[in-house]
Amino acid sequence: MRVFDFTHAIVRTPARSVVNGLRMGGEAPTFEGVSAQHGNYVAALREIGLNLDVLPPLEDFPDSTFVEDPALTFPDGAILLQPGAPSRAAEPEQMRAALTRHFRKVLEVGPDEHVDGGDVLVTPATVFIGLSKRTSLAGATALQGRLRELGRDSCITETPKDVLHFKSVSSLVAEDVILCTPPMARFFDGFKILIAPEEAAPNAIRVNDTVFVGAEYPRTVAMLRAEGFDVTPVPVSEIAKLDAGLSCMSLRW
Ligand code: CIR
Repeated sequence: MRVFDFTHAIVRTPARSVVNGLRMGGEAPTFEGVSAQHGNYVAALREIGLNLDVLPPLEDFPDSTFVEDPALTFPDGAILLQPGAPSRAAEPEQMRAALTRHFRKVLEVGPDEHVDGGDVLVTPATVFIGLSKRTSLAGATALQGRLRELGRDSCITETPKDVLHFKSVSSLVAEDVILCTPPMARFFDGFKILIAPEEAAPNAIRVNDTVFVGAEYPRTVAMLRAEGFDVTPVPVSEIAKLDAGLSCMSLRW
């Protein structure tokens, strides 16, 4: 089963407040920089033929352009999550109308069941849920229940302590191939592992036949091309200042 064949995606235009988004350290991005990189990303998804639902900016929610954290989408339904950061707690409500427009089945986890979409990696046989500072055991367990309702198996695993999300350092680039950092390799029994030469590069996405990788990671781009992948580099330097990358800026199905 290919879990990266998509026809649709939801994105959200960054608000001016994005400069106040959560970050673990370093300098804040500029609004213009984030906006330009978001624009490139949206254009790249359009270029490969996705139908995009572009949601309006939300000034009250600086991180709301990272739409993958408050929800998950599958061909047969969506799940509203409960992000672990207090400043992001109301983001799922802001996503509800868009999901209801596209999906008949919209499931949800409870208010104290914290889980960020960034900790959820969908693979053909199972959905990995990484416990992290944002994703609690209660959240992960609740999500397992909702995934079961959508016919998906899942497993609860860990996220390395020094990274924000499970998918900050891993991605599925083919049905049986994971791109990740060395500490992540042990989670993926049975997959072929490609270790990214640049630490932040695994925050990548496979969409149909294309792998989108941060343009700042040329060694990873070259490695994937040498492996036969069709790779499109997309700049991420500004959004990376907010601990974000390519996977978190769209919900795809
Ligand atoms: C946050 O800390 O929540 C945002 N600044 C970044 C979220 C990135 N999301 C993701 O990788 N899934």
